[in-house]
Amino acid sequence: MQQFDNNEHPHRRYNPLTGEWVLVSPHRSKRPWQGQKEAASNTALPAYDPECYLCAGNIRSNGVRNDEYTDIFVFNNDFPSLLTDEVSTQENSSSLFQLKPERGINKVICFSPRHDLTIPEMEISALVKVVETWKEQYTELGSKDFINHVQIFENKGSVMGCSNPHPHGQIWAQSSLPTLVEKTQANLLDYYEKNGKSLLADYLAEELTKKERIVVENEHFAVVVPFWATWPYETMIISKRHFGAITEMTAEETLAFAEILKRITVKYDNLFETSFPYSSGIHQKPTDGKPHHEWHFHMHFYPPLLRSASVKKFMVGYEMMAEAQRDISPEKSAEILRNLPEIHYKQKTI
Ligand code: H2U
Repeated sequence: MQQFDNNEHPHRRYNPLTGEWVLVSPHRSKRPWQGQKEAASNTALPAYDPECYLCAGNIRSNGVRNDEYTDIFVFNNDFPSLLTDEVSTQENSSSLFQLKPERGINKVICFSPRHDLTIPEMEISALVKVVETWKEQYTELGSKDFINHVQIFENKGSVMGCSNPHPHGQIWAQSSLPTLVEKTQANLLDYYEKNGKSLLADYLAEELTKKERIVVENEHFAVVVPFWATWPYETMIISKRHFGAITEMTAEETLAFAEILKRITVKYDNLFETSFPYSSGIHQKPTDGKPHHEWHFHMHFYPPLLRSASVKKFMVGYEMMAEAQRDISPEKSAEILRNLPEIHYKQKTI
């Protein structure tokens, strides 16, 4: 019988954050592709677009005019998925038809007045302001009695359904813990209760020793392609110190977080020399007033591109029916990302 080789043989890996498994098929990454190609987004954008609903001073779809902002601009989403209104409901005892009203607030954050700048192209000092805004929003929204969870995220690129290239992110704050966060919290808590330590602190310590899946690191954060990554170039930024919320970062950690945010996104853009699409989001402790020592601050990047600027991974078929699956191994992805330059390809001198 052949000796198992994780670069050759199909296997499953466990995600301790979600409790789910992923099927890894490294032998399959050479398969030919004749499927859909996405349009690569390399068209140069203007610094200001009079038609953009996020540019400074422009009018949004509901007729409200944006501030003449010079760095960050936050506004209430004009088409929110959640509303603040309290409603009364009938008691519902059916286990098969469960329904709960949900309250919340949705915000949009413009990262820069420049229509053509994305996170990888922004100055670190400007990214520090983005991180400071995330902290303010987490505090402001989280302090409301009906808000128990604040989800900060960014959808980048039309492949991800992002409606506008102007650099922006969103916040959905709500009463309940959303499903994925609830699952993660249960697993973090279980580990914390059994071991008296943070799951991600232990995980990161091992990753930093092995160095197989580390992409970049600085004094306070590391970027890793998780052992259990699903998306081809999925990564996670993990804080080296165990803390639960963005508001617990020191000034030095804030700067280090902004720096690592730029470094990983520059690498992403350099991978296929395109503005790299992804969904990213911060996972941190709920704002329900409880201590939540089990939480360990981290940020996920889920990028869909697989082989080039135009070929993306589809989570369909087996993945929809059975389990997530990947071809390229997480170790190989980490090696590719690690070896990419840290100067943005648009700034390359020929
Ligand atoms: P994306 O990040 O998916 O592109 O979403 C942009 C958000 O901006 C989206 O949630 C909001 C949409 O509701 N929006 C406004 O609040 N006002 C507008 O005038 C257009 C879009």
